[in-house]
Amino acid sequence: MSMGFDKEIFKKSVLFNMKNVFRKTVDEATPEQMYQAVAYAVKDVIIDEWIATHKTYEEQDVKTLYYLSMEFLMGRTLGNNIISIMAQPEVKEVLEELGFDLNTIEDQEPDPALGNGGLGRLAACFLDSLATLGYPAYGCGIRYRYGMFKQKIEGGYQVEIPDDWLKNGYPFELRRAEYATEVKFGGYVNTVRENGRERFIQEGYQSVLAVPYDMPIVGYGNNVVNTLRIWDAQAINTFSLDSFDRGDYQKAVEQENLAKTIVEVLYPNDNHYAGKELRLKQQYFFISASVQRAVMKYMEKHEDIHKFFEKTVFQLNDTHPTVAVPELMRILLDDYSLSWDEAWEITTKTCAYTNHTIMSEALEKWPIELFSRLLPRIYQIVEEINRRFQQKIMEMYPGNQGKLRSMSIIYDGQVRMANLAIVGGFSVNGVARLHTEILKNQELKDFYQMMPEKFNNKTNGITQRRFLLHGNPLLAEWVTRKIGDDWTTNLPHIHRLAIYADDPRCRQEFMDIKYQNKVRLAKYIKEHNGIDVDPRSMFDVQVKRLHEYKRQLMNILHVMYLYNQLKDNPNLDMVPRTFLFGAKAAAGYERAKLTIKLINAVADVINNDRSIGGKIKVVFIEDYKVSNAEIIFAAADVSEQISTASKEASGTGNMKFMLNGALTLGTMDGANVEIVEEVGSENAFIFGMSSDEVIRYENEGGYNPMEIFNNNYEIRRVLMQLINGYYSPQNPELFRDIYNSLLNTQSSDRADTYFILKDFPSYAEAQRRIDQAYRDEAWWAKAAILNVACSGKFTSDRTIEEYVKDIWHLEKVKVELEEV
Ligand code: OAK
Repeated sequence: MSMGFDKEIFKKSVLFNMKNVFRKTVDEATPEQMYQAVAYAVKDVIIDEWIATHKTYEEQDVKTLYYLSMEFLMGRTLGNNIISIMAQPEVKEVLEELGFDLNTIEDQEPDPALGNGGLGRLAACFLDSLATLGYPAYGCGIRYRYGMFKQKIEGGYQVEIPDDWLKNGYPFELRRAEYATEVKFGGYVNTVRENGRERFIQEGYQSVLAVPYDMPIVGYGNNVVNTLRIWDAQAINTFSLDSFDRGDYQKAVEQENLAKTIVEVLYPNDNHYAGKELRLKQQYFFISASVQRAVMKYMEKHEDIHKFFEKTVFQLNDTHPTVAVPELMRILLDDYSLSWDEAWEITTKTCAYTNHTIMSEALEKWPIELFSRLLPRIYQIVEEINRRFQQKIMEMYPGNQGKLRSMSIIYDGQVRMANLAIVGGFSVNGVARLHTEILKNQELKDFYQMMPEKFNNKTNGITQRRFLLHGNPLLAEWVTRKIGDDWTTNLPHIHRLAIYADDPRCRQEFMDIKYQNKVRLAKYIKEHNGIDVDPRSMFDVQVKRLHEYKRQLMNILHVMYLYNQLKDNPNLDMVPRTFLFGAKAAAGYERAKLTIKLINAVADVINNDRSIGGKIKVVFIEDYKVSNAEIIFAAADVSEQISTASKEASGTGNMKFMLNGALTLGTMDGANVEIVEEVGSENAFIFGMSSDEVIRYENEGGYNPMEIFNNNYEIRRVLMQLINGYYSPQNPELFRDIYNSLLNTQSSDRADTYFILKDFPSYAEAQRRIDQAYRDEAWWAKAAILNVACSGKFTSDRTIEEYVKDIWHLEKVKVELEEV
């Protein structure tokens, strides 16, 4: 319970907000209005801590992290903030006294979905851990008017609906007009000589005003409130007759449009680069504003810009924020008149880069024409960085054209952002041990050889406060009853649960909780999808973005294969299973969208076939997002982590499932490797090729899926069902593209790029092992409890401590509240 939290004051605050914001009494209020009134009341509580935190940071002149990210996938805030101020029981009571249920009120909040998937959600977990650990940090991003689209399924197809998350206002944000900053695009660079030095002046540009909105990031029970600062864009010159008269009318209209479009929408691509001009504008927009502010803030308190890096660190969340490197150089060179070497030393001591994927289609490469037209001064600086770096390469590797080709920042008419991020910073990290090794030995080999000291690994983590304490209250209470509550801030202590894994009563309690969570999910599915699922069946879940490398296709092909077996033998002895899918496909990713249609088509046939006695059910959960993810993880028995080995940098869903006691069915990819290391391979189901085998096939060839097709009747039967109308009688050709992708060489790709047929037999065999294992409830309960008990490594608290120790070098801060 919170020391400072006063129930009666809180209640008054809710009533006051209701009156002031809505001119209503509580009995007249809708749940949505109640949500707003409660959110404002919670913000009232937080605001003093927020002020105190920033005061403490100022007084102690702390080093500050700026986590620069195009995406923050926050999920709902209200419930988490109530937990963080440790007032959940009291708020629940107040609401009950007023005739409302806390869960219903929480459900009114739109999910702020300013992210696509793993990378954006990781940023949100990191902010939670930074505040909880007491580290001074800002998240810096974009206040997209429309976040990740909402997904509807119509006739089995994905339909995208705009996510108008701000339509009723967002109670937790604060507009900070006083920190508005100008950002310039286009025009040309004029060189003038001044006091024997060249000065570079951008002219004929268009500009927008970046206006920050701050959201509080509340640490867990420690009075620390950090800030997520997201930038909105406004036109600088509003229409005036004046400009009309001067013939600037056209320009005024353009600037108005630029401001409107720049923050309009989040690009819905995950692990994929689309190369759109507007996207580069978004990148420079939020980076220029954030970097300018960081420098200004530093200079308010310090004299010497040369020591900027002692008080500031920029972490680049993938290459999307990489223009921070030349932008900081620009400010130091042009605004502070530093020499190149001085500016370069500061910049390279400030910036650090995290790589989140090795998928080549995600590599950002901007055409020079576009880059230099949009950012003329920045391009000049990138050219100079490149020129000096190429010189260095030639000094180290005289005459080696291969090195020049692979490491140059500008090459073949393009600006390569990853190369710029590596050269312009002091640290390069991957997000799981295997991933970092692949970076060092394959993708970034030449860089690693040239500058090994920059490379390091930071295995991802997740926040247990959202994904257990908030998302799975039944299990959270059970864990606390068994071992106390310090797992909330010290997850490795959850290992104390291990002794209960052998206790039959505890096993029973655990399975009862799992069952109740399955009932909760079944209810959600019934309400949102209108489908009945049986909570007594095994829940086998794959939820994540839809991507070929994640192999949702292999999962559904296996369901088709199982169904064939059942049709052949309706008495087949198998544990009833519900296969649950949840995934959004990027709007332009046709094959991914067709995979969603296939899953739904298979679901239609199987769910309506009474002859199989309900042994298989297939459910596609619409609109997978953070808020329903919390419910889904809590209810899962099996966690499908089946990417082609080497392709999933880390995965973080895998960790959320583990924390909630699901068993991993996975390949030796990403963080799965470390999960298995912690829990033991006997408590997981591992299958498929290793990353080494995959990489060998990719480099040397020799894989022919047609051989498998020809020699394996079961696989052939499943594949033929893709093109004989079995799941699509109206249009037998519907799934032809999927069939072709597995068997025919595509334009530039090998057939079955992601080795689905190759891994299929081993996957099916692992699925059989699961079927057998689930029959032994005592064994299953034990393994599930051990998964929870061994999840300690995967807290984002641990990840953040590693970043702090190896990269950021921040000091922990204690915030004392003044008595009022
Ligand atoms: C998104 C856009 C571009 C590049 C990478 C991503 C991305 O989301 N990558 C994911 O990052 C997660 C957090 O590190 C990892 O767990 C996922 O494996 C990775 O796909």
